[in-house]
Amino acid sequence: MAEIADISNEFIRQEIDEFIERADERERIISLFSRSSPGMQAIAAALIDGDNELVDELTQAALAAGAEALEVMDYGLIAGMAIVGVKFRQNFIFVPEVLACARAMKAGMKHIDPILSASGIEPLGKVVMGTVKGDLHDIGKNLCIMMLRGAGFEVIDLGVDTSSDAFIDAVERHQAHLMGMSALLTTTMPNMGKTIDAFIDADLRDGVKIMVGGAPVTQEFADDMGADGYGKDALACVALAKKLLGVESRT
Ligand code: B12
Repeated sequence: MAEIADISNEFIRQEIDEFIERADERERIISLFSRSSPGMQAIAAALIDGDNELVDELTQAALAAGAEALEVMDYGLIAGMAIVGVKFRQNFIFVPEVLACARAMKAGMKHIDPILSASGIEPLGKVVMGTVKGDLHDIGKNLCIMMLRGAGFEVIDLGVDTSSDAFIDAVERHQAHLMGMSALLTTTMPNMGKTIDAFIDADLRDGVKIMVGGAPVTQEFADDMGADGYGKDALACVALAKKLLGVESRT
């Protein structure tokens, strides 16, 4: 089992010691960081600190030094956000601090987006993506979009707080055969089911595959509300999109 001493970055070690109390979370987070390089740990530390300029700088430097975009995403940015999430839940930090971390995450994503999105090939299919009504979380959705674009899908991004009507309009207007909904709040998860019902009421459900995701969403919940698939992360989102549309990546 990985030990906290296996993590080279002192700030990360202190953050884990001070704020990550639950044994299962400590184990998961220590294991994650013990596998990451000092450069990735520095990106995560800057993100936890809400320092968007430093994240910007370190991400560019890591990519220039040959780090893979996916490594920066998983072991730098998402790993940092894992600690932020626990601190937020336990009320060690509040919305303004989390917003600063989200801004820092976006400063890093700005550099990995062109790499992950550059496929330059004929689109595999059109996907409409949005965060559901009432929900303003878009980091995870945006990561899914980057990965989908990188895999060769054309993605229409509806942003956050997306109504059922906006999903329906976009699917019709763009003749999309796949739609993805993201929700991060237990209070907005039911809006996924409501949107699926709106597609049924509009007699459009048969023409579109619907996938769902977001931290609180589970396979069981997806099945209960009648979605066609659930993905736990951005890689799963791409695999699911290919499966639902019956296509293979040409890259
Ligand atoms: C950043 C953040 C914010 C930022 C959002 C900034 C932004 N632009 O997104 C701000 C500060 C605005 C915010 C606000 C709020 N937040 Co908030 N937030 C978070 C936090 C810390 C991280 C979320 C995140 O970005 N994770 C990183 C990404 C990469 O992960 P992800 O979103 O899960 O996405 C991955 C997968 O889920 C999947 N996926 C995502 N979408 C999709 C879609 C498809 C189709 C597929 C296949 C896969 C998929 O792939 C993604 C990539 O791997 C979480 C804590 C957490 N651990 O989740 C709380 C959290 C979600 N927030 C929470 C709360 C309570 C709020 C507020 C209500 C707080 C308040 N009092 O105002 C508000 C609500 C605002 C609103 N109406 O939406 C709670 C929700 C609790 C609950 N049970 O509902 C959480 C869990 C924190 C907590 N434990 O208390 N938040």
